[in-house]
Order: sequence, then structure tokens, then C-alpha cells
Amino acid sequence: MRVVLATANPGKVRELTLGLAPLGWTLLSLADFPLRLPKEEGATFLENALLKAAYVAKATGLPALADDSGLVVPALGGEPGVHSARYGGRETDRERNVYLLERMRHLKGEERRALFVAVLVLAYPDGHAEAYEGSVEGMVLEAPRGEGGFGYDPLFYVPEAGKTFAEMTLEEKARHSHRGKALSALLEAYEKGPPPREISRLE
Ligand code: ITT
Repeated sequence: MRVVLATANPGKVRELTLGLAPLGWTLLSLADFPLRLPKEEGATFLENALLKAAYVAKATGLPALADDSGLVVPALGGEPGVHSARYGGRETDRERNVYLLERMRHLKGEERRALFVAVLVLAYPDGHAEAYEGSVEGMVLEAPRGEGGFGYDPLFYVPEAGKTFAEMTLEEKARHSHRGKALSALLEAYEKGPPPREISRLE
């Protein structure tokens, strides 16, 4: 199957490419199609992932896989959530990390608990779409650690691994991450070929 990765984020492309490898799909990307993703106006990760995937599937005539994801800090009322990519209007990952640390300066211990969430939507040109979700709990550190990954990875510490996402290899991050878990759900569904549509159709 030929599938377009409907994301402009190179960090996601790397992780999705690794995670989908067992399926043997031919993966195309936005580098192969001159498309601008639609504005993410949805209120949820699911809505935004569906917006992106359905748009690219329609524009390319091929199945498209989108990822909408973000960091959720309950003590901040769920911030940055669906606004993770543009938190505080900051332009770069580094600036957004600084902003997050500022917003969390007064939070200690358990209050620094956070959740990473990823929703993958695989949309087909005929309008059919499926969603796969994954999440992981961790803590937001008070200073960045590690050089790998992207986004909030240097601040997100996974207690069971004893590392931040930015200190992990791509394979290690895939085992622990929200995206890795969503990919496992997709792989499970497709292991024996496409799942029956009546089961997987989005409500
Ligand atoms: P596309 O819409 O083109 O896929 P994006 O980066 O704008 O790329 P989102 O709207 O889903 O994607 O925003 C997700 C943001 O959440 C992302 O930019 C990071 O800041 C953060 N994020 C999501 N997954 C992450 C991860 O695995 N590690 C670190 N930060 C992550």
C-alpha cells in the first residue's frame, strides 16, 4: 500500500517511518506533494488529525496518515494541549520549552506530572477514516536534558525509563512514547491486512 505521511514535522516523519516499517508500506511525504496542511481549528487531537489526513487523502488520491499530538499538563488546566505546536506564540522548540518552564515555575513534585498524547488518523480518498491513540505519563523537569528528539522531548522525563525522551534512541522512544503506542495499535489492526471497515470506521 502507498501511504502519504500528512505531516510537516521531520521528527514525526522519522518516528512514523520507523514504526510503520513492519507493514512494508511505501511511504510518501509532503516532500513528494506541494501541499500546505489545513489550519488546525479543531478542539481535539482527533479532530485535527482527521482534518489533516482527510485533506491530504483527498488532494493526493492516496491513503494519508496524520498525527496530531501534544503535551498535557493537568496542573496548567491541560496546557499546552492542542496548542503544543504554537504554545505562547513562541516560534521555536527551544523558545516553547523556555515558555513552558516559566509557566510551570511555581509547580513542584506531583504538580509537574504531564501526559503526552498522540492521535493517528489514517484517511482514505473515499472518505473512510480510522483513528489510533496512544498516551504516556511522565514529569516535566525543571531544566532540559538530552540532545535527541524534537519539541518538548528534553523536558519530558519518563520515570520507568529513568530518562527524558531526548536522552533515548529512536527505538527506545518508540517503546515508551505516545506515538509508539498509537503506532502499535495501528500495526495490530493491519498485521493481517486492512481491518474490516465496519469495525474501524470513525464515528
Ligand atoms: P504537523 O501538524 O505538520 O504534523 P506539528 O508539529 O504542527 O506538525 P501538531 O500540531 O500535532 O504537529 O503539534 C504537536 C506539537 O506537540 C509538536 O510541535 C511538539 O511541540 C509537541 N509534540 C508532539 N509529540 C511530541 C514528541 O514526541 N516529542 C516532543 N514534542 C512533541
